[in-house]
Amino acid sequence: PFLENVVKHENFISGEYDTSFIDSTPELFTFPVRKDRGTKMLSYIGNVTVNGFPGVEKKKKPVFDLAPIPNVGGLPLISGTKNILEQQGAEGLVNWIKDQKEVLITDTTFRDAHQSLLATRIRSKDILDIAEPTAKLLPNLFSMEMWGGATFDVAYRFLKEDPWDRLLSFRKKAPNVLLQMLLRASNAVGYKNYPDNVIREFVEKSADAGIDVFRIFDSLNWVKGMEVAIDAVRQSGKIAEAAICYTGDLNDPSRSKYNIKYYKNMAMELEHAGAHILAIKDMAGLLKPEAAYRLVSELKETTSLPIHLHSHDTGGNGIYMYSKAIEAGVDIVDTAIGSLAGLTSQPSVQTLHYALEGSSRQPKLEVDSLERLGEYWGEVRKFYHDFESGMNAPHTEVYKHEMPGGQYSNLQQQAKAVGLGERWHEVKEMYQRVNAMFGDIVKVTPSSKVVGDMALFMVQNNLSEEDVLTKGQTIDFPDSVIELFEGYLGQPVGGFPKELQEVILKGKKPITVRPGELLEDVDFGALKEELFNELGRAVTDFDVLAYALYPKVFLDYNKTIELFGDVSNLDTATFLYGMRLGEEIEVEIEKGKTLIVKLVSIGQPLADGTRVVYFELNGQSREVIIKDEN
Ligand code: 3PY
Ligand code: ZN
Repeated sequence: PFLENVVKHENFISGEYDTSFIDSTPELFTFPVRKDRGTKMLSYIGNVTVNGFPGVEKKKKPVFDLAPIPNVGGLPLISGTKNILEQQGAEGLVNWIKDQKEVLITDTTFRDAHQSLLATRIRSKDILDIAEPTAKLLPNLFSMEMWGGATFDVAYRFLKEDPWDRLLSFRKKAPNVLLQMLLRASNAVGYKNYPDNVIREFVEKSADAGIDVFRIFDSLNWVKGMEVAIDAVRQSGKIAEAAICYTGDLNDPSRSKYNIKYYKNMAMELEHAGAHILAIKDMAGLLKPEAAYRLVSELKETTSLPIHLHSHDTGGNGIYMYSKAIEAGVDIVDTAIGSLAGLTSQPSVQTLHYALEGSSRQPKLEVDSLERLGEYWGEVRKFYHDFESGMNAPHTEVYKHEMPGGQYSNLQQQAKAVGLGERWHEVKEMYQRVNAMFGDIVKVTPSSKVVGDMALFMVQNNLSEEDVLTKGQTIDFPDSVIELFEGYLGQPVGGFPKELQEVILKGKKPITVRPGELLEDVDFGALKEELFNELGRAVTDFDVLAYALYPKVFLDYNKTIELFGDVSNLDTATFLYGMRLGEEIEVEIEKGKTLIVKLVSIGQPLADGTRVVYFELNGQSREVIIKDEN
C-alpha cells in the first residue's frame, strides 16, 4: 500500500518531489484499513484465553470494577509550567522556580510509581485515559514524569505497544504541564553505553515528541558520562536536570566515601556542565531526614541551581525526610498519587499535603482532585495484581542492602526464575556483600543490575568473596560483570578494586576513557534502509531509534504486531486474562469504530496441538485456531 500511495500522490505524478518527499508527506503512511484486523484481534484474545499472559497466573478472568475516570468535560485547561517554558525559555523557567514560595511537585504516577510497584507494567491505555483529567485537575504540578527509565523497553517487550505513541498521545492530552523523562545518560533508556550520536538523536526526537524535562543520571555518578546528554538537552532548548545519585549515609563516618564534600563537588561539576536544575536522586530511599536537611542546606549554599529531590518510600521515612528537605529549602519533590504511592514507590502526594498543613510551603494542589485521581488508580492497580512484589509493610532492610526501589521486585523475579526463590534472603544479603566487594559503588540502573547479577551468580554457585578471588581464574563471570570491570559503564568513584578487576578480566585490558569515544557513530540512513528491508513497511525515525537501542526487542515486537495487529486498544483485563465464556466486550479500534466481541466457546485440543476458539464479531460467527501451549 505504501508504494501505491506514492505513485498515486499528486506531487509524485506532477514530478514535484525530491529526496525529502517521503519525510515531508505524512499522508503516504495512511493505508487503507486491513481487512483482517478483526481476526488478528480475535487471535490475540483467543491466545491469551487459552495460554495466559507471561507473569500472570492462569485462571478464569476475574470480574473487575470499572476504574472511574473523573468527568472533566466542563473544566477549562489552565495554563501551567509548559506555557512558562514556551514563553520564557529554559532560563525563564528556572527563575520562575526560584520565585515560588510553595514546594513544587513532580507527579511520578505514570512512570516510577508503577516501575517500582508493578514491574513497569501499566499500559498506555490506562495512562492515556487519565492524562487529560490529570492535566485539568492538577495544572499546578511542576511536571509529570511519564516516560523513560524502564518504560521504554517494557512497552515493546511485554506490553506490545509503542512507547513513542504513548508520549505523542499524552502530549496532546496534557499540553499545559511539563512532561519529564528519566534518561540514563550514555545508557539512554537501555542497559549499556551507546554511541554519542545515538544519545543526541534520542534526545532530539524525545524533545520533538513532547519531553520538556530530562532527568539525566549516570549509574556510577561519573559526570564525564553525562556531558553528551546534558549538552544534547541544552541544544534542544529543553530543561537539563542533572542528577546526583545518593547512596550510603552522609552522616555515617564509617561510610566516608560518599560524604557531604563528595556531593558538593559533584553538584559544582554538574552546574559547570550546564545543568538547569540539580536533582538529588535517592533511588533506593536511603536519604534519612537529618541527612536530607544537611544535604539540601549545603547544596543550596554550593550552587545557584534549583534543587529537585527524588526518593522512594521503601523504609517508610519518606514524608518525614521530605519535610526536612522542604524546611531546608528544596524547590521540587517527587510524589505519586496515593493509591500508587508508598513502599518502593514515591511518597504519597496526599500525605505530603496533610503533613504540610499550616506550612507556608504546602503545595498548591487540590486534595479533592488528588483523591479523585487516586480512586481511578486504585482500581487500575487491581488489573496488575500479579506484578505486585508482595512487599506490604515498610522495609527498613533497605538501609542495609541499598537496593533501588525499581530493582527489588525485578531481582526477586530473577531469583525465582533461576530457582532461588526460597533463598531470597541470601540474595539480599549477598547483594550487600557484592557491593562491598566492588568497592562500594553507586547502585542504580544499570550498575545495580550488575550487582544483582553477581549476587545471584554467587548464591547459585555457593561462592564466597574469597572463592571469587582465589578460584576466579576458572570462573566464568556473568557478561554484565565483565563489562562493568572493563569500564564499559564508565568509571566508579575511586576506581575499581584492582585485585578483583584482574581476576574478572583475566588479562583483558580495561578502558578508562568514555566508552562513547570508542564507539562508532550509528549510520541512521543505512539503519533505516536495513529496517525497511527487514520489516517490509515504511519506518519512522522513532522506529529507527528503537531499533538502534534494542534491535531484537524491536523486531520481536513487530512480529507480534504482524500476528495480532494493534492490541493497545484492548481493555487491560482482556489484554492480560482474555475472555470468559459468554462474555461480550467492546473494543474501540479507532475513533468512532467499535467492534463487539463475544467469546462463544473453546474447542477441545486437537491432535496437532491446536484448539478452535469460537467468537462472534459484531454478531457474525468467527473462528480462530490457537496453538495450545499448556
Ligand atoms: C531507571 O533507570 O529506570 C530508574 O528508575 C533508576 O532509578
Ligand atoms: Zn526512582
